[in-house]
Amino acid sequence: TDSYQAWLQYRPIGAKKEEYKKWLAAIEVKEESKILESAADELKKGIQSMLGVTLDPDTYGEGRIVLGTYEQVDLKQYGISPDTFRDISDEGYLLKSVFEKEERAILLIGKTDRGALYAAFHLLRLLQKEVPIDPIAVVESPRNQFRMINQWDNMDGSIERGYSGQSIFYADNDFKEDFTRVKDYARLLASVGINAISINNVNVWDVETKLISKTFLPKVKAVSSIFSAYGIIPFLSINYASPMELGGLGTADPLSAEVEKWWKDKVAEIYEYIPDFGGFIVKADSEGRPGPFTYNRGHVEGANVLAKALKPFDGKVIWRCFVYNHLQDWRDRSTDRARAAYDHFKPLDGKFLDNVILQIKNGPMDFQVREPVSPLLGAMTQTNQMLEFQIAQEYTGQQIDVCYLIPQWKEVLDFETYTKGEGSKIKSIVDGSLHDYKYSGIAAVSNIGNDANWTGHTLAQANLYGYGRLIWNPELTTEQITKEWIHLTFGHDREVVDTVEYILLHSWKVYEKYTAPLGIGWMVNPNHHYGPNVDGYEYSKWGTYHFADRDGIGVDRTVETGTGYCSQYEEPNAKVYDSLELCPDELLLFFHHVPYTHQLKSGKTVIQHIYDTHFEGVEEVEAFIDKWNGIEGKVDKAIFENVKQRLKMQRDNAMEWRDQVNTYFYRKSGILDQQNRTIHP
Ligand code: BDP
Repeated sequence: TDSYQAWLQYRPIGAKKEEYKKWLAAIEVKEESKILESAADELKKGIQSMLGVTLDPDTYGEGRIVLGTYEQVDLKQYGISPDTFRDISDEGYLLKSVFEKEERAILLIGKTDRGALYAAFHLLRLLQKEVPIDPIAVVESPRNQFRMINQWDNMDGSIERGYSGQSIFYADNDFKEDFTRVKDYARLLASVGINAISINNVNVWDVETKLISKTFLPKVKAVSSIFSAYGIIPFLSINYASPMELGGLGTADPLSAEVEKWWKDKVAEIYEYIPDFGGFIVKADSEGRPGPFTYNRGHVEGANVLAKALKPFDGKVIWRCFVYNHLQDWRDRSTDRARAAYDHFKPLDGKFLDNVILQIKNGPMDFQVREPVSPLLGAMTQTNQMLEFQIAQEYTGQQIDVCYLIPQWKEVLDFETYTKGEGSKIKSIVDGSLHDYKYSGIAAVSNIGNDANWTGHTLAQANLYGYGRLIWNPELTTEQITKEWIHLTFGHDREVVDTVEYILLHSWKVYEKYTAPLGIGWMVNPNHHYGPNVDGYEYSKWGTYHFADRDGIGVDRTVETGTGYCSQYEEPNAKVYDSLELCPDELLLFFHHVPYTHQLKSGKTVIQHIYDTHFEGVEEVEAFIDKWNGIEGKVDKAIFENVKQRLKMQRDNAMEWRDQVNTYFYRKSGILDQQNRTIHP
C-alpha cells in the first residue's frame, strides 16, 4: 500500500485474475470528451496495474469495455431499452456485463459522460474488491444533487483548520506551479462521486479577494479545467467587499446600482475565462467578515444581488448560514448562540432568488463531537438548502486522534425533523425531494493537505472516502462503507480488515467519551481547538458556555426557564428536548442545566457518568493501540508507523482530557467516584 494512492491502490488481483481478464482486453470509447478521456485513462491505469493488461483501443475482440453515453452506445445491439435511462439523473449510469454470440462486453453507459465516469470508477472498485462481475447489472444515480467539497485553503499556503500539511493549490500568495497533486485529488474526489469544489477559504483575505480579478483568473481557469475533466464544478469563495476592494467603489451596498453593475460585469468576466464556473460561496456578516449588514441590508438583498449577476450563466450563490454574534456578553444569560442561524434565516423563507442555496452546518453550534441537528434544516420550505459537514477534524481530534465521522453523519441524515410530518428526514430535505428544492445537496470542509498521505493520519482518509460514498447514497450502511474503504486501501487480510474496522467503528464514541460530556461540547483550548481547557471559552465572547458551578452543569435551552431554543424544533422534537425526562442522555447538557446528582436514563448520575466515560475512553484508546500493534508486518511499514505514532499521541491527549475533566468536576462537585479510582494523583 502506498498511502498517497489512498483508495485507488489498484493492487494486483489474486484468484479472480484470469476470470476478469476474459472480460477486460480492449476498450471502445464511443465519443470524445474530456470526462470520457479521464474515465478511459483511469480504466487503463487501473486495469494495467491490477491485471497486467494493456487495454487495446482497436481490437473489438474478446472481452471489451464499452464506455460512453446512452445516446452514443448502440443500446439495441445489447438488448437494452432506452427506458433504462429515462428515470435516472444526468449523473446516473448502467454497468452491465453482456455475453452474446461468444463475445463478452462490460458496458459502462452514462446518461451523460459524467455518469460514464462514475461507472468506470464503480467497475474499478468491484475489481479491486475482487467480487464477481459476471453477471452484473447495476443502474445507479446519485441521491444528492450537489456533492461538494469546500477547501479552506489560503493563498499563503496555509489551510484554515488544516491538519495535514500545507495547501496543494497555493504557496507564497500565488498558485503553485505544479498541479500534479491537484489532478490526483480530482481523481480521488471523482472516484467517490464528488461533483463540485470551492478552492479557497470561506474567510477571504486580501490576496484571495483577487482570485476573481485578471491577476489570478487565468490560473483559476487552469485549476478549474483539471477539475472539470473529472466532472467537478469549480466555485470560489468571495469577499463581500469586493466592489470596494477590487472595484474601488465607495460602497458594497447590495442595493446600490453601481454595486449591482459591478457584480454583473465581474461575473461576465469570470465566465469568459471559465464557462462552466459554478458560482460563489459566501461567508458574510459572520465572525467579522464583511456583509450587507454594514449598509443596513439583510441576507436576502446581500445574496440576491449576486444571484442576479450569476443567473444568466446558470451560476449559483451558496450563502452560508453560519452567522451569529461572536461578541456576546457572557454575563448575559439570555443570549444563545445555538438560536442564531434559525433566528436570522427562518423569517426570510421565500425571499431569496431561486439560484441561491443556503448552506447550513449540521449542528447549531460548530461541528462539535455531539450536537443536536440544526433546526433550520428543513424549516424553510421555499428556499434551497444545503447541508454542511466538516471532514477536517477541527473539534474531533485534528487527525491526531482517530475519529471516524460516518456514524455521526448518518445520524444526522437519518434524523427525523417532522417538518412535513413523519418521513421528513434530513436526507430527504437535502436531496431536495421533501420540499421540492430546485437546488440542494451536501458540502463538507476538506481534510486534505500536502502530507504524503493527504490526511495526516492515514485512517482519516476513511472520512473523505466515506463522505463521498455516503452522500452519493445515504442508504449505504456505515459497515458497508467502512469495509469497502478498508478492502480498497489495505487489501483483504482478515485480521487487518477486522482490526481497522474495529478501530474506525468505535472511534467516534471513544472520542466523545474522553472529551466534553453529554453534549455540552467545547471545553477545548481556545483558538487552535485541540486538547482540553475546561474553562477555556467560559468567560469569553464566543457564546459557547457550559455554566458549570458547584451545583450543576449544562445550558438551559428550555422554553419556560431557558433560552427557548427548544421551540425551534417541530413537535414532537421540541417537546422531547424540552423535557428533562425525555431528552436523550447524550444531549442532556446541551438542553438542560442539571445537578451533578441528576440520574440519567442509563441509571447513572451525571457525575458518575463523567468519571466512568473518561476512564473508559483512555482504556479504549489503549485497546486500539494493542489491536493496531497486533497487525504489525501485515500493513505497509510507513502506514503502520504513522498510525502507531498517532495512537500514542491520542493516548496522551485522552489522558489529559480525562484528568482535567474528572478533576474539574470533582473539585466543582465534591462528589467522589463510586469506584474510588484516582481522579488526580
Ligand atoms: C469554525 C472555524 C473557523 C471557520 C468557521 C466557519 O473555527 O475557522 O472560519 O467555522 O465555518 O468552525 O466559517
